[in-house]
Amino acid sequence: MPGTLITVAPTGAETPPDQAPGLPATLPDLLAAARACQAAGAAVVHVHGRDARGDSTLDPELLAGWVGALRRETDLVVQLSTGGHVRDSEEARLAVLEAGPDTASCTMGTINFGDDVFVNRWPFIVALHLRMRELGVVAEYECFDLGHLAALHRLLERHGPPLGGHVHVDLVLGTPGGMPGTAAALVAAVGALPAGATFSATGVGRAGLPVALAALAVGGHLRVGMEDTLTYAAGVPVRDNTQLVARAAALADLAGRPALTPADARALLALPAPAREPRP
Ligand code: KMH
Ligand code: ZN
Repeated sequence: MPGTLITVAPTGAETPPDQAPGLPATLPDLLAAARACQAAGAAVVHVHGRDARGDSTLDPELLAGWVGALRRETDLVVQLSTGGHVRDSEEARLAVLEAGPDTASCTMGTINFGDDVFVNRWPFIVALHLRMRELGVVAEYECFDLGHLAALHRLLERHGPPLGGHVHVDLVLGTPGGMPGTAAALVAAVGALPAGATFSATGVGRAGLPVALAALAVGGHLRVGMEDTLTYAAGVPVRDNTQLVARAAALADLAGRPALTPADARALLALPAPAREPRP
């Protein structure tokens, strides 16, 4: 039985660093978190850039530097967010791909996002999908709702598969405005996946644990991290990302599908050989 791919999403775009001790919002903090999360069982890191003030940024030079540093200092598969922050332009979100990550997120539709709207127009989704293939970046399709899975079927039918040919989806549950964080919603979404696709599941906020347990029960992979969850248990704040990855790895062990290594993850996601210098 295959193991469990664990993705860590350590930072996100929304949480100010002063509101979450342990949130890695600088490059040194991100590298330390990434190393520790790899040791705890993560194979993929989903990255949002932050500027010197700790605000979300899509600055391509900064992102290229962060991708390079993560490659030098870890073996993790490096995924950049093209979702950015709800205020980011389509142009800036598309330019993220120039930073040369291994994979990048491609959100499959628009949703209410708390009090905001996370806009993902169809022509923009198509542009992301095509540009990733041109640049040698493997897409991960983020689906916050069942309609996003219908859009994914349409995308693949009209525009062909992602680079490498394998379809991997991240099902995001529990966002205010998206699918609820329930086992029933997860099972419905899994039933709507394209044939042959694999999936990770992300439970936002208090949905983290039930969604992880349900995902493992139906053969899925896991995404955890402080982008999505700042509360470890009722009334207990998350200490750091490693704590969440370690719990995910323990659950994966209990499910009889231990955490995949970054090399295993590359094979699962049909990624090309790592574009990194060997580390001493
Ligand atoms: N920050 C959200 C608006 C992604 O990384 O691709 C979008 C997001 C999804 O976080
Ligand atoms: Zn993200």
